[in-house]
Amino acid sequence: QEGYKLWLQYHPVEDAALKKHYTSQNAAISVDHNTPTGSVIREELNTALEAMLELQPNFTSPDKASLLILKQAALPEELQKQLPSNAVQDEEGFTIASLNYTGKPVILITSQTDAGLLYGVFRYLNLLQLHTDTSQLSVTDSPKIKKRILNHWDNLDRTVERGYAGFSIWDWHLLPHLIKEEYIDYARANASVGINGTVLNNVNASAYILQDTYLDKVKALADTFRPYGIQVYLTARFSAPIEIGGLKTADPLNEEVRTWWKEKANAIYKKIPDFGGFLIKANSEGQPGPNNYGRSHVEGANMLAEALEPHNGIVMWRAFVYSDEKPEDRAKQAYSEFVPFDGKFKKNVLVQVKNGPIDFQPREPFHPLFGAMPETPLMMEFQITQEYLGGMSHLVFLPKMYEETLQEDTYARGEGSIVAKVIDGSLNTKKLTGIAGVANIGTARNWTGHPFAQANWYGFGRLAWDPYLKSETIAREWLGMTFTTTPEFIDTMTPLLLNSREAVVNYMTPLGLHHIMAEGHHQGPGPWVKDLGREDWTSVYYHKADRMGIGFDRTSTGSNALAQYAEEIENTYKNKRTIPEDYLLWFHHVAWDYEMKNGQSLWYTLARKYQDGVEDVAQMKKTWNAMQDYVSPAVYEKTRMLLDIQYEEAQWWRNSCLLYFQQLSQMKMPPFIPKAPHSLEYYESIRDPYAPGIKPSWD
Ligand code: BDP
Repeated sequence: QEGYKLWLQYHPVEDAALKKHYTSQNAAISVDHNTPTGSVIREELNTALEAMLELQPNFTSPDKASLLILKQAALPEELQKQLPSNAVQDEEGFTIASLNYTGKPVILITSQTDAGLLYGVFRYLNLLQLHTDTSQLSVTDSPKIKKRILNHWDNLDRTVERGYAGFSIWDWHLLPHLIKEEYIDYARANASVGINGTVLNNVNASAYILQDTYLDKVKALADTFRPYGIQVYLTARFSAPIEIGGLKTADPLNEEVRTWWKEKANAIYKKIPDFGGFLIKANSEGQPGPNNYGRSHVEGANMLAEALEPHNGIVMWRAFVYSDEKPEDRAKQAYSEFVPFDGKFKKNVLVQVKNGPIDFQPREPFHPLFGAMPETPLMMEFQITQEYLGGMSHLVFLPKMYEETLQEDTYARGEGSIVAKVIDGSLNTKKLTGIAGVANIGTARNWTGHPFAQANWYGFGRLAWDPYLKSETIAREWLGMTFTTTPEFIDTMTPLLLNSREAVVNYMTPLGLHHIMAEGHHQGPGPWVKDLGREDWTSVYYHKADRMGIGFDRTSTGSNALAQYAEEIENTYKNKRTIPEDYLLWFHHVAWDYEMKNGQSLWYTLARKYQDGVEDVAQMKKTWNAMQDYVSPAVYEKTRMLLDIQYEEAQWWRNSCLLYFQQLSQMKMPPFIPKAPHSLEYYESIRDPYAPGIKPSWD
């Protein structure tokens, strides 16, 4: 039950004075509950105030209320006049302010829209959960990004691609009739952080979702989510006109195909008038797409955009493409393919780009497409599920990683052109803006499996709302709402969360290494992986370690992927001396005995990083052991056991990678590396075809 409530725990307020103060402020509430969102608000306030204050608020008229929740259009003049000068301008934004009304102090939550009111109420409850002094409130906030979306990689058979928290929460066979409690609590949780859209199904899509019978099920979910301000989207399998439409082709220039999609869109909107649109993975990893017919991504995307346009729907066209025909460095391909399309997509198309140019690694430089397509709205795609970051068992606080990417400077329009500005549209004045997170949610009792993976869902939502937020702020909020506001706990656990990201980089892929995990499921080390169907699925392709050194030369002497970045970056990164060492082996092939900034050899420093990663996890364990008094026994024990796994796996990573690289470097293991309990052959022989996360087959 505890984990199920996520960050909406609404722990009792124990401080008597604070409780009294909050009680008087919230005893009488005015909210228009004649709208669906209004009743959601009322319900949430009932739940929260009962739990935090043992208070059953009295819902009453504005003149008798101490807390007023009113749309701007309905504000009495007396309140209107007192609004702070920066009060809400944006549709989804809100203002929370301490004002006077009919001779007494009140708190007003106001917005132009129902969704904005709901966001305002959740923020207000967040302030109460964090025991904020609410006597003089003046908070105005609005989302900086328009489309804030979860991407579920959920298959219709309820398996979840790269899912580590059980099966899909969508119970397709009982829909549309059974609306599970989980759907409502899912919507509450999302609305509480401002997520306003959800793509229900996998990017490796099944066409069946577009059949009428399934659309009725989708409609039931859309109806459930609507009062929470959440729009529903679907992935569209490009070959659907063939698979479920009986056509001979899916050529985007074929008239019959175009009509099929238009009719399909009309049918969807008849059921779901506010349907959000389509997400498409095309001509990538075997998925069908316009290239199958000699057409371009633009022709494919624009065909769908045209079908959705009359209904205000959008197309999110993914740039995650790499072809097996081209021998080009995989890191370069999306840029090479998409930059020529800049400005050619229809107005309702967003190009969805992963944060880095390879694939959700523990650390990647930002994707060079950011900043390189000024005429096209680019959407960010982050992965919340931990495909390459320890799956279900490693504690890694991802907002720290998201923040790093969002803050990176593209220099696209001079210094300060950070990725966040590309995404929120401010760099190139874009109105249509978006951000997506690949969800980490499943049927696990606590939604995410690992208790701390909830923080990544929360943090994604917060950054989607405001990509300039500090990960430290997010950590503090989440810890306070989920566990306790006790300062000793928060002050100790915040650094643990913030450091957890660097720890995983160190014990898996330090100094710019990437994609050296075990084959297929990506769980555990596999630097020796070679000879697969495609070269760019192997580890040896990415680390290029040999007797001389290690790393992927992406400078002009190598693949020259570096040239896809702005000159400022290129100039700093092309030189081993000036590139940030975090990216060294991403861009350079470096000799084992190369002298690093610390005066030690690359080999020594690499070993040191692996050891640091392991020691960081040891420290996390220690810190957690002292937290027993602050969290429930169940969460304490579960996290303790998971940290034990993480510690073991961190050592497994260190031992395997160092033994593997040592046979190439032929250098001595530094003295701080303990002797590995097994041989390299042993580590190489570990196979686990059943490890979670293997790509399930889709239909
Ligand atoms: C990779 C995953 C694969 C996804 C693919 C994608 O390994 O399961 O289908 O990305 O994003 O990270 O399409």
